[in-house]
Amino acid sequence: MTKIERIETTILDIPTIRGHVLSMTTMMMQSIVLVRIHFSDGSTGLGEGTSIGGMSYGPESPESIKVAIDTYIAPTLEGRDADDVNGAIALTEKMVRGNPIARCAVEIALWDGLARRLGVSVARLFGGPVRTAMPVAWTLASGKSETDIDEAEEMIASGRHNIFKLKIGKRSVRDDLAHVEAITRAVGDRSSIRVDVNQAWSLTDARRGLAGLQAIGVELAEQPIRIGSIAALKSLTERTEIAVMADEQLNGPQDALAVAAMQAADVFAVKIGQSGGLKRAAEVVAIGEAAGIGLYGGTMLEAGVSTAAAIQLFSTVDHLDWGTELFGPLLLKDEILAEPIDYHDFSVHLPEGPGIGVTLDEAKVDFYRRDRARTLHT
Ligand code: MUC
Ligand code: MG
Repeated sequence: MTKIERIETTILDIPTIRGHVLSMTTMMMQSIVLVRIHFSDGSTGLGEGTSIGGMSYGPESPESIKVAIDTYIAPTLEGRDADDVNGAIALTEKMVRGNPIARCAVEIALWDGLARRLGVSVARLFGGPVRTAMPVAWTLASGKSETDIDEAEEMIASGRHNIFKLKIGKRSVRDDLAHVEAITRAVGDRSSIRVDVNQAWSLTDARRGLAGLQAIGVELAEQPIRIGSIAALKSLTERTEIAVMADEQLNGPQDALAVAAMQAADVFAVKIGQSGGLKRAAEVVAIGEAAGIGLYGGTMLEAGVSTAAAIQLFSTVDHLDWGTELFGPLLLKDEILAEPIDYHDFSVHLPEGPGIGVTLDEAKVDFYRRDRARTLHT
């Protein structure tokens, strides 16, 4: 029997290509927790756990992800049957409440290891891909309308993206609407324009904001109000023609079921980290599909490892009506994969090869390790 021998975690700090302005924080850097599982037969598995903006976006941070894995998940799983991924998921959920991103990071590495040992892709373990390419949105979030328009023009001209998600909610509703209108006027005839409010609006702001967005021709609004009241989300979904997407509201299958049962959203942003792993994300997908809710492959602005894992899963999803936003590696100044994920024809492409289909550039990993930076600076 092949065993889980050792689970190793490393935090990498990688600068972003520009400030990424969200309603709650501005990111200049992305911190990712890289997971490597060493198995007793010499095989390895790669995983990644990434959150956004410290603890400003959600309850997990890079540091908490690392502690949860090192202190609680690793001792629980080390010595177990490497191929028993379902057993590992069940045991981890029993021993570690919450912490979905930490649990996901380890689960990715378990699937990666299993698939590599079998010589197949992770998509194959989930029944096989139904597509090898999927539409990929780009987030316009420089904080300036003119810069965002230039960026959108570049993306359209290079064939990389023609779906744009605008980050709003930091300024007044009136200023945000002017910003969205300027971008829609400039590129809206050649692209799909969507917004992400990241919970910033009150219910009354949201009523006014969604009406304004609808008049501008925006297709979808993501997480317009704070999580918690599914009834409030439902009231917005019912009164507006713009699709309303649940994002932060969805932390796994139970949340998905609650939202679906009330038909409180038109679309689910399915995130592997927020869902608590690939298996639970697949369950969120199933609940959405059963309820007739549209599906979108979301991101926590992860680097290449977690992004590759998400691509593997979403390649197996029948109805991915709203495409994906799996562009995380492109927001980073540097690539940590030996072979970057392929973005062309306005799509992200399923990496070929066993496991999640990617390997690391070890020199880059070494360069961006937080503990190495500390050593250099002291
Ligand atoms: C979010 O809220 O969707 C995804 C893309 C992006 O720019 O931010 C993230 C988080
Ligand atoms: Mg979002």
